[in-house]
Amino acid sequence: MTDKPTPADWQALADKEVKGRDLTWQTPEGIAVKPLYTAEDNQGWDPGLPGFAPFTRGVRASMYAGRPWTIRQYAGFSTAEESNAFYRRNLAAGQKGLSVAFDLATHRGYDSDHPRVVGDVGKAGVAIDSVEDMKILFDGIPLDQMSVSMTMNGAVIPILAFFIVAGEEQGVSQAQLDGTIQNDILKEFMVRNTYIYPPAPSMRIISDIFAYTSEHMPKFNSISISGYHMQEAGATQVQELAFTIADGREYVKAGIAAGLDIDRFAGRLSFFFAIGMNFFMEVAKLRAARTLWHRVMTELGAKDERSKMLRTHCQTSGVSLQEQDPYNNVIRTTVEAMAAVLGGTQSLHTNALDEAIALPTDFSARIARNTQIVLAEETGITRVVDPLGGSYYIEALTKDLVDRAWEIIERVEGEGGMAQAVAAGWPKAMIEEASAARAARVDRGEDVIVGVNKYRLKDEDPVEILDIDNQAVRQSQIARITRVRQTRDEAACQAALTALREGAAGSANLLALAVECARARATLGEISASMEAVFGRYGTQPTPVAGIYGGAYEGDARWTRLTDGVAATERRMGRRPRMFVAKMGQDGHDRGANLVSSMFGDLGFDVVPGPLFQTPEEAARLAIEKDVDVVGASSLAAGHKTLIPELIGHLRDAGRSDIKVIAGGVIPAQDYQFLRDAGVQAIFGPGTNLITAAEEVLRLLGHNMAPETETAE
Ligand code: MLC
Ligand code: 5AD
Repeated sequence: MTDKPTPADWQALADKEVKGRDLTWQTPEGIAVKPLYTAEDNQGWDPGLPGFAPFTRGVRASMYAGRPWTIRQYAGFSTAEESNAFYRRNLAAGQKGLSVAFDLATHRGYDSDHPRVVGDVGKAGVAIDSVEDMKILFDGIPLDQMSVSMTMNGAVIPILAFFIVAGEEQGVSQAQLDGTIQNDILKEFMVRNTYIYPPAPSMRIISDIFAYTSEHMPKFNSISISGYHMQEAGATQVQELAFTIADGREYVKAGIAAGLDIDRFAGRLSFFFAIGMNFFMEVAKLRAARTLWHRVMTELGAKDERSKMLRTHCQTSGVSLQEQDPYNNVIRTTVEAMAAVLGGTQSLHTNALDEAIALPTDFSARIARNTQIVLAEETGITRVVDPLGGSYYIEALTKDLVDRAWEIIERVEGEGGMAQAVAAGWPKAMIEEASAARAARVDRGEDVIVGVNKYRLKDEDPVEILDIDNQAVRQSQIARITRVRQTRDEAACQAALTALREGAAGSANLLALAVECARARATLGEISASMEAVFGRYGTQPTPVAGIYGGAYEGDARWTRLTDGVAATERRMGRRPRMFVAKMGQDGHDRGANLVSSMFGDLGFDVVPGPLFQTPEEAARLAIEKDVDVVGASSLAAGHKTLIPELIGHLRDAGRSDIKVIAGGVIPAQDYQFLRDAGVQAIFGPGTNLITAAEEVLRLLGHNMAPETETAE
């Protein structure tokens, strides 16, 4: 009889098969994933049982066997009427919960008639200016029966007030309102950028919302502490996990500091994570998150087990989806959705296949929704709780993620908490470094993306996309704002706004005061301005990281060719070539802009990283003042057809048509000709290899750069 093989026997056999090649996989998190896990890897680790502390295996004992996750598709575009109709069609077709996407004007506290938002109205979400719009948004959708998530952070006070009053005018009491408000400002300062006020008053707004909802809205989740946008900005899973839990801890501490009893509000804190393509890592991440939150809340003194339960929404990863060969995106989303479900999410959004270029159409939304319905209703996945529990690999990864995230959480804590860390800027810098490293791996073909850096198609079939006429939306919004202003009791409205301004200067509950403003038909812009008068409006300057992207290319022939080209251009021009990376409109997605700034800086360009939220006129002025050679306009929120031609117009009017304008970001191929006709000299859509882009920029600057023959593929 032979002895039972041991892990050492396995190692010897595997070594023989692969002739000693090291099969360890170094993940971007720095985890060395081995090709085999056994019981030995799980020594001293016990994930417990679902429904029981520390909830590693799930927050419910019966999980999806008792009730499936909520199919909650994030959506919103154009007017409240159009979005309402879209929601109703989706609910009829099997969606279970609502999730509202607001346009960027709304996010940033501007009414649709504000001059700074001309390119943004109705584009990336629905335009909401007053309670009248909110009522239309939920027309025919009973708010006592439908749970509604609203992704709002900057203008959270007026939006929540409109929601409360819309419910009230439907005959639904505050106590019956079920849903979630994102209300997570720390990650806005870190990665998402739809803040309005400086950090201190922004944190006060959050405690005011905790206080109000814990008293009046017991079914309502007062926050959605979000790691999603960190992963979208390039964070590794460990960074996403650690900073999200650390953010949560900071909010709980703020609530306690404001005099609230932890167990009164903590049961209604919820979370939100991204689910990318590293399947097992994502499953383990959700299990680790629950374990960590239980630990943190126990430390903070919570007694009620519900306060220690991490309940979460998940969304499949937007950045993992591509413009090229877009039906591959359905496959990616399916894999990601499975990871979210096997990780035990409470609620899920699956992205549409046209993610990389536009908002979903009815067709792409249907496929995205059905991805979840098929998983829930055809596969049997719902029948068993935490079916991957006990997998040696999953359990080892879960423990490893807990330990690694805890190290970062402790560092944050040691430095005074997440608000301090965000102010110091190191979490953002860490994420940007991870993002630059990932971009270099993709551009070098080390991380494979099918249809982009491998197996790329020669010709792409066009896909139909949703295009929104923002000028028409803006006109109809302006008409409604005018009507609201004409028909309201002006004196009552002004009195409510004054009370809010005084409350902001004092310590009254801002949400309670804003509810009065909403009842009196004050607009979102007016409510925001009343608080801005006291708090001020916050702005930041980008600080692109250096050396990461370039470092990954050290010694690479294409990179050397480029730096030689930059040096030659510098000699010819008598100074370094100068590029201004512009972000116009209310689009705060700065990952691409930061990446481009950092990469061109590494190449030897003089880079002017522009501030967020410029108008085209401000951008043109800065370009001229800095005497740049190229303006790279980065657009990810669909404002490009309005903002970029305006920028070119301002440069022309100032006699500086010699400054070249190029565009990059989420720009559908359908818009290329329009932009070229407007004077854009090069366009870099999603999936652009930065090396190829830099070659084209050098050519534009007059450098004789022969077309590349050999490619990275
Ligand atoms: C659940 N329930 C069960 C059960 N499972 N009861 C018995 N047995 C079971 N097995 C109960 C729950 O306790 C709860 O009741 C009720 O059913 C609903 O279940 P839930 O699990 O709480 O789900 P849900 O209501 O969907 O809430 C999920 C959530 C919430 C807590 C995560 O916060 C949420 O919906 N978040 C969504 C956030 C979102 O959509 N964000 C979009 C971001 S997009 P009770 O009474 O206990 O509550 C974005 C992009 C961008 O940010 O940048 O713009
Ligand atoms: N409708 C649908 N999905 C949206 N997203 C953002 N805005 C909308 C919208 N209006 C999704 C995309 C994006 C992520 C942040 O949220 O998937 O990548």
